[in-house]
Amino acid sequence: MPTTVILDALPGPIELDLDQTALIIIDMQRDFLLPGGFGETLGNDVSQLQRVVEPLAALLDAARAVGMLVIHTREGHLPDLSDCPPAKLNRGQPSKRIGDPGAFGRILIRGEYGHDIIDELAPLDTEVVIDKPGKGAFYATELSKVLADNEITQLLVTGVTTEVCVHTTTREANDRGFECVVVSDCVGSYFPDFQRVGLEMIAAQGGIFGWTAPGTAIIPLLN
Ligand code: C5J
Repeated sequence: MPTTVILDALPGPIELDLDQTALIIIDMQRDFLLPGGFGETLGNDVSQLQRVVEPLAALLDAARAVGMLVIHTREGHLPDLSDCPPAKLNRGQPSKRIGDPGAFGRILIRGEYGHDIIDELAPLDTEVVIDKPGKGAFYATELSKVLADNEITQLLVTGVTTEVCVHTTTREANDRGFECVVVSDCVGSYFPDFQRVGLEMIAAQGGIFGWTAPGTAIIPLLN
């Protein structure tokens, strides 16, 4: 079976070598997605993120079926918050801050129920889980080494939120030489305008830092 496929993407087609492509799933955590969680306490409409779950679960199934490297990330901090800069911790006037008790344990603290990935997308034991203190998945993590060890050069980027951790990770990856396809129906923002413009920004100017394509265009290429 050929490992090279042509994906119909924006701003134009991209050749993917499936042997050198990984699926990265950014921060599909209960704290961001579940009603009552941190995201909702910040005033956000979590239903905007929940729309991502079904298409992303389908893409994850297809990636697993072809043995693609799957990487999950979780944004969060050590229980003593020593890896959370004051500039992040003290920002704004939220009703709850990182580390405070929330509906699903201490907010965005590693090991807490809310910090973990939603049941529908739970990682397999064989999959990589990257814990990251920042918005980008490369900062202060082992992601570069994981990608190098697996000879990955291309990424299918999914998860939440489009304009924050998905963008930051895609920009970081692009600067490191990876070709990134942001999967348009498998990324989500609490803000519909940010979702639309966030996707447009990636593919504008000839694909200034990546490509975009829906999972429905990718899945048939994996079968
Ligand atoms: C945010 C994220 N939005 N995963 N985190 O704070 O995008």
